[in-house]
Amino acid sequence: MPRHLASASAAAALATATATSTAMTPMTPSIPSAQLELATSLLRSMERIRLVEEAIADRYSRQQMRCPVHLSIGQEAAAAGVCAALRADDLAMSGHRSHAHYLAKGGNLDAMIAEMHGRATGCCGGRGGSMHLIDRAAGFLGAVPIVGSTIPIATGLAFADKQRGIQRVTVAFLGDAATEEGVFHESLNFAQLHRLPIIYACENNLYSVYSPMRVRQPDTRAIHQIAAGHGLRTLHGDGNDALAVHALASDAAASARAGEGPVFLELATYRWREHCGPGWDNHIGYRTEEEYLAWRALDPIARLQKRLTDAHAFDATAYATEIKAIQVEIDRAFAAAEAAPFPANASMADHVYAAA
Ligand SMILES: Cc1ncc(C[n+]2csc(CCOP(=O)(O)OP(=O)(O)O)c2C)c(N)n1
Repeated sequence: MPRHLASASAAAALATATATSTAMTPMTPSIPSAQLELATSLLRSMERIRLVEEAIADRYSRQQMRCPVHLSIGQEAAAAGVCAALRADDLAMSGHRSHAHYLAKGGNLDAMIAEMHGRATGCCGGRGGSMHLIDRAAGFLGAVPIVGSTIPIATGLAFADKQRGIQRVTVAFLGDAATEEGVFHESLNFAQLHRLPIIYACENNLYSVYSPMRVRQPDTRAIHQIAAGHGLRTLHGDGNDALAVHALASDAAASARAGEGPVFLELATYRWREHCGPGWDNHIGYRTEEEYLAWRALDPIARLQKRLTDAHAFDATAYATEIKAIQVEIDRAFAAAEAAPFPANASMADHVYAAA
């Protein structure tokens, strides 16, 4: 086998191969009965994330949300699968594409939508927008849009927990481009040295804005192999299969929790919409329609729904009722956000410096 395939290098090659072969021969392994409940709950979690993001896209042109938005539509399985493997008191951090992680970790939808409207009721008091979400009660310690910057902060959280003897796991969600920042290497080295209880969950969607993997990284090794080079335990797999993601993340969380050190998780996935904004950008020509359609065929929601249907465990009536309830919840969140006040001018300098 050629070296570039044998090494599963370029996650691009790996993922494209997965996409193509799966698109031609859809994989629908049956779900073990013990996992039907989990699968149903993962489907619900992914559907909620997608409906929220579609609502954001639909309403964006109203000019009420004046922050950039980076949607995860198509990538929901990673957020849902990883977060379902965590405990409520575990911690998570994310970058610019943060809505799915925030919601999957149990963040407050009303506070997220208000934040995107710049309102005082937002989860950052309306000061941050889509790329600065935080919900301490849910253990979501924040989204930070400087690519790669979340990695050392999350590593610091895990270090602090280890120093203080707090038994929990921290997850740093990152994209493939974040692995190109120097701080990624410093953090992984530090985490491995100190055997920190952290999972680096890399959603490899093949692109950094419009730059594909092939112009950014050699095709002689996969991203997870960089982490292995720092001595970390690594796991990788189909990031559009929520049950598979959950299995990998549960494995990672168990070893991190057992004191066995950090784990790097690489999940192959794909974003459907434009890099930043509510629309579509295939016409720009940075990716082919063929590639895009192959990944659309791997829709994590449709795949899980089909597997549940094949297992005679999909209740269409109950699902329709749940979707209606989610839509009511979303409509309420938008209405409340639009009716909420903006932060007072007098509070402009608040929170700039931490209290002594
Ligand atoms: C340090 C830094 N450099 C550049 C940017 C501009 N930028 C925003 S998103 C992005 C690409 C991020 O790609 P990836 O981390 O793979 O996540 P994805 O957008 O694919 O989810 C870049 C380069 C930034 N925000 N921060």
